[in-house]
Amino acid sequence: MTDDCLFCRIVAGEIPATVVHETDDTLAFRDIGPKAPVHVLVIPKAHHTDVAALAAADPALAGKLLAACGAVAGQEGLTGDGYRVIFNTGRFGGQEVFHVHGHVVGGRPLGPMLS
Ligand code: D5M
Repeated sequence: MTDDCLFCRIVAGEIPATVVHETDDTLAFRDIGPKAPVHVLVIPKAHHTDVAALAAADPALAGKLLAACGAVAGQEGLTGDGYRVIFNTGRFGGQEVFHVHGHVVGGRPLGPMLS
């Protein structure tokens, strides 16, 4: 838990979120500003800054995070038509919250990846 981290505070229940999936190690909740019909953020409960830091520090947890992304996609009905999992990393990657999170996005054709 990092006191000044928004997503740690969601894990701690200090900030409300619409939780759609939870395991012992991960939490998934709807993005506050959805960019598609389904837009869920999937995070490890433990604080790691970004996906590279997580993979280096705890590869098993990184695997659990990816499994949770897949579970959310299935639960949200995205596996038939497909979907996207995005880990924005660092400033040029557009990362705004520095607690690693996968964006599970789908429910419509998503178009070109880069913009
Ligand atoms: O994405 C950070 C994402 O976090 C962005 O899509 C908005 C979302 N966000 C910010 N605050 C909240 C709360 N309180 N609930 C749910 N979603 C939130 P990034 O990849 O860092 O740019």
